Amino acid sequence: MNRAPRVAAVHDLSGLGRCSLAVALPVLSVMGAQCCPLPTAVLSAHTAFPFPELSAFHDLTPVMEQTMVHWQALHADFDAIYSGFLGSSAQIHLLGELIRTFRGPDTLLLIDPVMGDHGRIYRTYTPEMCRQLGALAAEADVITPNLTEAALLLDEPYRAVPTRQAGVDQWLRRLSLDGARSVVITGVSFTPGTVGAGCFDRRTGKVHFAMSAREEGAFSGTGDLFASVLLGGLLRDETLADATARAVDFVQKAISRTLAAGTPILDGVQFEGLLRELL
Ligand code: PXL
Repeated sequence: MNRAPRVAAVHDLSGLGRCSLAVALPVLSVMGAQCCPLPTAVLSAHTAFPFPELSAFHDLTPVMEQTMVHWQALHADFDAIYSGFLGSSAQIHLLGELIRTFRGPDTLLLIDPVMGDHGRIYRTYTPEMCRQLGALAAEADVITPNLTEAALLLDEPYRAVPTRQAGVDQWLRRLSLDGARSVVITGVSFTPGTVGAGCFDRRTGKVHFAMSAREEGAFSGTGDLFASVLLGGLLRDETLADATARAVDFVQKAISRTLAAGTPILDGVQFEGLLRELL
């Protein structure tokens, strides 16, 4: 049997804003993986949109539980478990259960510890959720925090975020928990015109950086785009450094295209026309 790699994707489904499942599904599919959604919540739009009091936020915790019961009865197995935005403490607990139930010896566990950005925690995340997610992420094979999330995981203030390569190298190694997991920190920058990611590969013990031209504008969903491209690469047996470089390059191109098109920041990045580059 020559099956496409199968991914259990534990993310929300947001109508507007190109994030989470709306990104993971097309990216993983085009990269040759089967993306099996385990939706955490359905939202009208991601949480950065105005009028949050009007937003639909339908919590799917009971659906997650029932899905896991059904998947278990079906003996479903996965080459990767990939989590992102989670809606509540109960959902983080359930993700732990999913991992215990469905993680086989060769299942890649990628936890994107989505909690915040630009030094601020997302409004739906409580301190308890951040603590719980941090504890669960200790079991991951790969984590992909941005600098805000890296600071939270290390219990460092945001002002301590490193601005030099040696500092990011140290944070990567600290986050690796003595080399137990691989780590990719996104949004690192050492010179004004560049931005990219640093990664620590637990298989080699080495740190690599992949940098690209910095585009102006902070778009939502780029973390999800990054992690999805990275996972697609890893499932094609690319090294962590190569998959990181591919993800940095793809996100930069998508932002550049979006800026050229002039569409609103909140709508996220226009990656659709670039998907064929991931084939
Ligand atoms: O891209 C992260 C993300 C995912 N899902 C939802 C979000 C965000 C970030 O704001 O609001 C619903």
